[in-house]
Amino acid sequence: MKIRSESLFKQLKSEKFGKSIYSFEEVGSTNEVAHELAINGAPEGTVVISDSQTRGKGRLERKWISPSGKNIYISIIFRPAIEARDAPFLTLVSSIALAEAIRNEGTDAFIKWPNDVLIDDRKVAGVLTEMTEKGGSVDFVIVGLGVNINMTDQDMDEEMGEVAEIATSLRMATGREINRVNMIVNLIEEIEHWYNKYLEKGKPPIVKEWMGRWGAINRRVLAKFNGEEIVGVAIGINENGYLMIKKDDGNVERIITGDVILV
Ligand code: BT5
Repeated sequence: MKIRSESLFKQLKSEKFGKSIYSFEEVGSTNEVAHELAINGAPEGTVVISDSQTRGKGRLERKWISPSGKNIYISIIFRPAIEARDAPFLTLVSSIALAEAIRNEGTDAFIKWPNDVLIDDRKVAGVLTEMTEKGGSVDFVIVGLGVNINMTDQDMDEEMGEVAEIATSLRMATGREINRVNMIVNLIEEIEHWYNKYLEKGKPPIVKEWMGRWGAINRRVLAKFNGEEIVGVAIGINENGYLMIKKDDGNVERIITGDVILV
């Protein structure tokens, strides 16, 4: 069932984010709807939500499984005055906000570089950041968040195929039904908070906060990127959000984007 914008407006205490909310029963992808709105001048903080998606997107042409009635699919327009190469930083900002919003529901959540949020090593949420630039600077960024909320074990088996083996939901983790309206409000407020912190204080405090919520710090990982694979100890992310892996030969490799698993 479509989530009513009015029920969100009633609770939202944010200043800029969520002042304008477009809510749908079904769309292809909330990121695509937000992109259209941004091209037509929608302001920063505009939010798009949908009860379901027919073409939910992950990174690298992957799919985000988006059944109706149970989860959250939300995209937010950002218009930061930053250089285009800094746009991926919004993934870090949003992942912290997402992990906090989940923790506010009473369960521990950890970030998996670059864009996943995990509970008990299972994926509960993912972030997709898409930037449109204008002359080397950011014109706008769409941050899309998919969060599994009320799916049960059985729903996962029915809807997700083999993804069920690596996924979880907030309900599965907490053992209780979660109110999606409350969770969306919580998420929008956390996003505004962490984004403001980034704009006011810059990257270092965000990097520090991010690392405190990272599940892989000092753990041995296998990283896959650009068709390459390396194994080493995940020692942190740098100022640009690049993952730093210390290889067995002592050299530190910096990875801009890729996939990482614990080994
Ligand atoms: C992501 O990509 O994790 C980013 C997902 C962003 C989804 C949101 S929903 C609102 C907005 N509108 C969109 O169209 N997208 C955004 P990636 O790291 O590439 O992970 C994709 C992988 O996660 C898939 O290949 C599956 O293995 C797994 N996956 C797919 N659906 C899932 C789900 N519902 N829960 C957990 N894992 C899932």
